[in-house]
Amino acid sequence: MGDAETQKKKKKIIIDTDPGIDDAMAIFVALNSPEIEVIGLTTIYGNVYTTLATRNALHLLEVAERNDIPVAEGSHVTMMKVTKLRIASFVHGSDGLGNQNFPPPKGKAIDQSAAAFLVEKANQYPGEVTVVALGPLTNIALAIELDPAFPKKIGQIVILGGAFSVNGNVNPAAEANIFGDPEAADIVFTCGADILAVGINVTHQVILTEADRDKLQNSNGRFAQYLCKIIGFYFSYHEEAYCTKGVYLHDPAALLAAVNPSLFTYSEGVVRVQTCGIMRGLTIFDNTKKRYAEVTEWTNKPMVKVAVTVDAQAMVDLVMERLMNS
Ligand SMILES: [Ca+2]
Repeated sequence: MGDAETQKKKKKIIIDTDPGIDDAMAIFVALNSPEIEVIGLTTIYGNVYTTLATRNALHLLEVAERNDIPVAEGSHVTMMKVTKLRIASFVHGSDGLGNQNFPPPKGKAIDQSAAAFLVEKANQYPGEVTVVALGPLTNIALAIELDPAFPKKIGQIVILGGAFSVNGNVNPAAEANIFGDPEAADIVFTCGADILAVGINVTHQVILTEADRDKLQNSNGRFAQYLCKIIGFYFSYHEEAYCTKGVYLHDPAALLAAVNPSLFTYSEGVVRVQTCGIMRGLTIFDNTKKRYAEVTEWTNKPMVKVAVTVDAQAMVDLVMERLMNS
């Protein structure tokens, strides 16, 4: 197979991201995965504000020497036009990357919004682009607003988000990415696109241990070396919040769903998101097995896939391999 043909067979990926220590890990794994081709990064608030997310995305691409990949800056506000109040500096550091104070990137974001970039790529490669959404879903919801045909033109949207039948991680009801913009999440979950949601019910099984971290540290992989610099903060947070000496690989797990879907099993049904009250950000999955006597807010909504089980060890192994052989 020629180079052009190999390139053609690779799955085209856009990563929507709020880097973020585990975002950095997911981006590096993506850049070192021969099964996929990263055609762009779009940025969003979440772990940090959008401006810093853009700066970190550009920085990570420079670390990887992949400045050829465009970065499109996303929304600074939620669908309700408010600035997110909760920034996860206590999880990722105030710079989003373990408080390492890296020098500012030389590159700049392209002169196009994240939503416009998503729509353009979906039109350019209909049915071929997978969006891996690693932050709140505002940019994807804006792309749907911009072009109502976007859900039919995008290949798949893999969502890192939701807490299906388990507690959230912002509060008992809500997972952080969905909580970041519940209105956007409800738009995306009901838009009719091919959607796979990877929630914390699954990602909490995918744990990088201290022994794994030592292996990364002792490898010569440049991505492994970089991550060991920033990951200490993330370990400290997990120890404090969960009394565990490992870290959850949320974002890499979702990314791997795009690289190797056979690592997951999923169930299909309709997902709606609570947008108000004490359960704002709650994701509720209807497996559509029961025909309710009355019409519900789930009735006649498009089905999505929700990850139920995961081969956690295979995922950790794959993440390690991609980081160490870099
Ligand atoms: Ca993220």
